Amino acid sequence: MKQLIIASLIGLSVTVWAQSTNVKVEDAWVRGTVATQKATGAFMRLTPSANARLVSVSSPAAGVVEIHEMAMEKDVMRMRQIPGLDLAAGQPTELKPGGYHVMLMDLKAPVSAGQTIPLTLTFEDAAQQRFTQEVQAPVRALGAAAPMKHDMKPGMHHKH
Ligand SMILES: [Cu+2]
Repeated sequence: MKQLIIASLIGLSVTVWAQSTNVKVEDAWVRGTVATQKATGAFMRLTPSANARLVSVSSPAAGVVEIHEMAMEKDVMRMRQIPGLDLAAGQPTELKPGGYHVMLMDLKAPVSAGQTIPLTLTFEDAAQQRFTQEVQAPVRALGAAAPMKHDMKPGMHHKH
């Protein structure tokens, strides 16, 4: 039964002429957060069957999701939003700590190990046709997670 469905899907994509691009998503995970943390990263490896571009990501766990890169700016590593991430046919692109990542912001609740975060990845193929892929990313607790600087509150001095 399953083979029959797959066979008919393949037959369909051939008759539709344009071979549809798909993207293999591997080792997706989300970094666990502490209670006060409102943002975290999602990481994975993306390998497209043909040239494609990751253009957006959404998740029910976060109010805002952006695609970020890390870059050196005057000797300081900073992360910044990019409009999309180009993926070359057959080449794995790593989203990993210290590099490209999906930034989950405005988290609705802290995320911790044992949870699975649904992500919807939207890609654009070479003909600029968009397609989406659902990913279930398990949360990994990382004790070494550096606190985010913009979460620090100034003015908390001790009085002696
Ligand atoms: Cu980021």
